[in-house]
Amino acid sequence: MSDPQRPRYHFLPPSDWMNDPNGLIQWAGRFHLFYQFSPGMFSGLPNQGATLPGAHWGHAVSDDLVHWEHLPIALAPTPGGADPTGCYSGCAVDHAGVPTLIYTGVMPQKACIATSDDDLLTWTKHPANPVIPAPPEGLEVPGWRDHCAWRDDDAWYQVIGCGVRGVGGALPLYRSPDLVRWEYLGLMCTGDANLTGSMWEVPEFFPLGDQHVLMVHAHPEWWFPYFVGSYDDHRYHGEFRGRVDLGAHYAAPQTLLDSQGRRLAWGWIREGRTRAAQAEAGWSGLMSLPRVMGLDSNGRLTSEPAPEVRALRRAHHAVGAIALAHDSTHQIQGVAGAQLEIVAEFTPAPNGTVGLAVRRSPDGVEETRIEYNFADDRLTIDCEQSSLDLSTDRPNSGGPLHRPPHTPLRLHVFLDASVLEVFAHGRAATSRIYPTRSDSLGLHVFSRKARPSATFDVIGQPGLTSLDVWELAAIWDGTESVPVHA
Ligand code: DQQ
Repeated sequence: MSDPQRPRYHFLPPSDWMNDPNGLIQWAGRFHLFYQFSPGMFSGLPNQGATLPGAHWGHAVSDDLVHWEHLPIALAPTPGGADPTGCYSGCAVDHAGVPTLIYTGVMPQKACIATSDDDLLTWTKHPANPVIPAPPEGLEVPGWRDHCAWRDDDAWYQVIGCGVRGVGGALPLYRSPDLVRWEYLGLMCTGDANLTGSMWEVPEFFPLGDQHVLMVHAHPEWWFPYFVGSYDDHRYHGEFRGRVDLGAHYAAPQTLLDSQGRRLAWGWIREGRTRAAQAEAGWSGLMSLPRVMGLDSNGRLTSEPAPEVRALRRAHHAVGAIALAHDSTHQIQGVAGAQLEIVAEFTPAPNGTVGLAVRRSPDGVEETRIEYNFADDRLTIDCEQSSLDLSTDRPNSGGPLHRPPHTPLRLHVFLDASVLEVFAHGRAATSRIYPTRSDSLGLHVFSRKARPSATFDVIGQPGLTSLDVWELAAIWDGTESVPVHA
């Protein structure tokens, strides 16, 4: 807990490497989060020697979406079995009351299942594994892994992340009566390698309203497009609509449907620093806050922080309106911290740029700028000065907010050590920041020079109409461990 870069209220294992969320499911009222986990990768398992373990399924459970209890590792590779060197990503389903995981055993990649008879605490790999031993005959595929399954009418269906050489990402569709015997039905959909990657990893396919949403990893680039469209007759006609997250470090989103009918999503927040720095820290990767997913009136994906995270709020600082002349910056007195929730509203300034500078050192040498240009409708997360450690990623990222014109700009920001999650008008942007100075804790609001207007002077000066800041509590106390056995 002495590590200033380690998140205090986001989910992550006590040590070592984590990546994709897996097997998200609410079971008997409890939220189960599995995740790709490489125990001992940095902490070094006893008598492991040089051969560090491959991908396991770590496991945690929560009753409130905020506090998590580490449970025993759910899946580990079985030398000589269908998953000798790793248990790659997949999903969880309720098969007539039997919790069942569908995952990719490696290497080579094969579809496997496991079941639990003790409320998801321990898992038994099915003797029929691999239930699907290889990709479809005749398909030239760059990869074949990661599972998204659902129940329709009287059968189980699943798609597996894949691609077709020379074409693009592709999702082979399978049907099963019992999750053991699978029939290949053909490709549910394919992408264009020039637009959305040559292979689609971690496909996440689900209904929202009367549409179906597909989120994928546009492998090998690091971005996550989503599609919206109709699914019928085992074919998906999805239209590319944007990126699941506009930031630089959000990855591999997966969802669950909760008992309130909400579509909740978690994503892996990747590191923005070298593997050596990760090894020195002893940990790598964390999970985003839970997000409620929706579709707006234009059929675009919306992401909002689950309201349950308000339980983290402690001291509240309410700051009144501040007039912002162009090219001005104002320090918010009395507010400082690395675990903050910030909600800021600005008046529209037709051709101005306004924003927040967070984790700002008093002299401004370190700061991360979250800004919005009204004319371009563009949110930018400017990390250029986020750290004096030049070995860390310091990218600019962002994109269009599709903010309704003439409405106030509302920025909703979560800071947690080296984690920044921004929500604005249904969009989300997640980046890692690694400030080096202990005094890089300040918060400023600013407006930048408006571009000279082509026809008439600026109507309405930029201004901050309200600013609320909460200090957020920690959910970890540093005593956590992953139980070795149930
Ligand atoms: N990570 C997993 C794979 C998946 C990739 C391995 C996506 O199953 O394709 O840890 O981040």
